[in-house]
Amino acid sequence: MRQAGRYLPEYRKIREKHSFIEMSHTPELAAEVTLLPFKRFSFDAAILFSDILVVFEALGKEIVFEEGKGPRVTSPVKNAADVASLEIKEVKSALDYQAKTIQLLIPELNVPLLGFAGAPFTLASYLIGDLTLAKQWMFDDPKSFEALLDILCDLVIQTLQLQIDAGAKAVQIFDSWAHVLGSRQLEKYSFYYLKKIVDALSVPTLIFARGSSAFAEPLALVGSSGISMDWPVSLPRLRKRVGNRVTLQGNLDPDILFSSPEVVRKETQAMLQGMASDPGYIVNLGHGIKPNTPLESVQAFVDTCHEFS
Ligand code: 1CP
Repeated sequence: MRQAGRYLPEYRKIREKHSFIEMSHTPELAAEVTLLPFKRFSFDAAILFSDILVVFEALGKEIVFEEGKGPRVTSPVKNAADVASLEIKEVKSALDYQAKTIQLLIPELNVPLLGFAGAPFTLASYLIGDLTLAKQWMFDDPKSFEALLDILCDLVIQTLQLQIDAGAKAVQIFDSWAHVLGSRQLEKYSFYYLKKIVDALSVPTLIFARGSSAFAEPLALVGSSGISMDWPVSLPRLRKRVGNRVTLQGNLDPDILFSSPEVVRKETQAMLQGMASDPGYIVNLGHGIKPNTPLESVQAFVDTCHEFS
């Protein structure tokens, strides 16, 4: 996650000349940025350079990027009437640049390319523009909130299918705001939609949800190929909780990468040892790599994984 992002000086250099929106919408630039980490590190998979918010353009919404903050929609959805007027435009043309980027990438990569999208609840939070308002709406008027999630779910499926048709070998779905939901709301507004998305697709699916170790058991029942875990949990202990039905991904604390390469090696080895006999385990951080992460630490992390046997 954020594999191609701001910890790389070469990314920051391209960003000085182009806006984030321009970079993600120009296939040549997006492909170049996706490939940047591979010039330095031997990662085992690539992830498309784009963002979870760009799908709103297929609803006729404009996205702007606020420096230092991130992308946001210029006209948030405010009420049931706004939801009733939402319409998914031709995803194929609205997100054509994603398909083109993937087509440019496939011949350049000797590792699988992952596509991705946000999950409906997380997308709804960004489309409403305020998490407290989103939750208030969810409790006060569940009918129109569900209507919004239904539209977003459809949009996500169409987006991921476009990426798969263009050559993505697997997809990751980000429910970054799922951790703000209570257990009953998680079922209704997160897992229900994740399952719909996973069932609609024919490639392996990975789910990332922030705070996932707190609700790993029901998340594992969604039916995705893998689930990504955050770092408060020991993965071997978690394996006992979820059984064998799902691949585990994760879960090094991204802040460990701010320590010395020796500490990174030690912590990474401990994580790998715990999962040595776990089939299909996907080594990863527990969340995205942070800006200013030292490159020596990333190198130590990748080397430790590849040297481990
Ligand atoms: O990993 C990669 O290189 C692939 C590209 C990728 C992915 C998978 C980017 C590029 N963003 C994402 C996912 C994404 N985007 C998520 C889900 C993962 C998570 O929980 O972290 C979310 C919530 C977003 C939204 C977003 N994009 C934010 C958060 C905004 C907020 O207020 O909550 C921010 C800061 C971004 C910007 C962004 N997206 C990607 C990059 C490289 C950047 C930094 C851009 C820059 O400043 O140059």
